[in-house]
Amino acid sequence: MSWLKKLTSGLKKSSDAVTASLSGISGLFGKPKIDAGSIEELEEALITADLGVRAATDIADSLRSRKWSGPVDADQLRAALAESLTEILADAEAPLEISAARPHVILLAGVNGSGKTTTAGKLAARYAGQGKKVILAAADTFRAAAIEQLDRWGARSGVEVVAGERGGDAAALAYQALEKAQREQADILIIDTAGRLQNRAELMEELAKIIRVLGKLDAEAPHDRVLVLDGTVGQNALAQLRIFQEIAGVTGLIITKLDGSAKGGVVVALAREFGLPLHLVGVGEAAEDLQDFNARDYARALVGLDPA
Ligand SMILES: Nc1nc2c(ncn2[C@@H]2O[C@H](COP(=O)(O)OP(=O)(O)O)[C@@H](O)[C@H]2O)c(=O)[nH]1
Ligand SMILES: [Mg+2]
Repeated sequence: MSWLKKLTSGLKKSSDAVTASLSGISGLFGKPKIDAGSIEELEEALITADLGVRAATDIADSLRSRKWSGPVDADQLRAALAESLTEILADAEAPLEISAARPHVILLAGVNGSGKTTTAGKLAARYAGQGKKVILAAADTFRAAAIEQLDRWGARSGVEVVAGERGGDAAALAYQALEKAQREQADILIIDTAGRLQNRAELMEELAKIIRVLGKLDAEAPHDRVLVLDGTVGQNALAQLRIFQEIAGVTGLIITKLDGSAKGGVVVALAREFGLPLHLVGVGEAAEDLQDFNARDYARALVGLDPA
């Protein structure tokens, strides 16, 4: 299946949530103009579909000022929504760029289960496939399973994994990995971390320490501090982002598990409320299921329009 088909079918539940909420609105269709009451209802429906208040207001405003060519039908409304959504999402469209620094260091943060280790593996596979020398660092030293999981990803794409003892110091491990990556002139170092949000103080300390020690070897490192968010958690993603912004100074986002999520609308809320670069989205567990975020494709998939 092509990436676009995967995105569209993956977002089916989300697009159902967005469009089902519209079909119940009386007075939406069949007239040459959408009445004010229906636009307000539509605004509510978009908020319910996880798009957030700001984005819903933007969309309502743009629909209010829109000139329709004839009686409004469902397809026209879908197309109009996709256009508004594309505009909102366009600001967030920003691929992960590898700077001139060698190594370019990418730190992945996020709560347990958000998809950090999988994403680290997928990114390693992508860059290794482009002929880059990549090193993975297993700085989630908390769980033995996380180290094994990263090892498997590394083995699959021929990428070396720097790992230590379970329970070891995560910052020391990250430091060792950067030292090694510098010594071996690696292009990219990807650092996987732990995400015990239930112990916020400890997590904060650990992440801050990792960032601090990396800075001793390269003042600019980590060049990317990427928050990995689970696309099925809906509005909770916004709360997670606020916390991690405070802890680690997030520079960009990756949103996973959008396949099968009913809450893909949250991507719009994240883009509109935070204005952070959304680098990549994940729609499955295979390496090729992580792709650069594209505003127009996402907008169309979210309203159930075929990729085009
Ligand atoms: N369906 C789906 N599953 C994913 C995706 N990304 C990660 N996962 C799965 O989510 C689970 C948690 O991922 P993991 O990388 O271990 O999360 P971590 O705790 O943040 O390191 C694993 O079973 C992954 O295979 C995705 O884009 N789609
Ligand atoms: Mg992990």
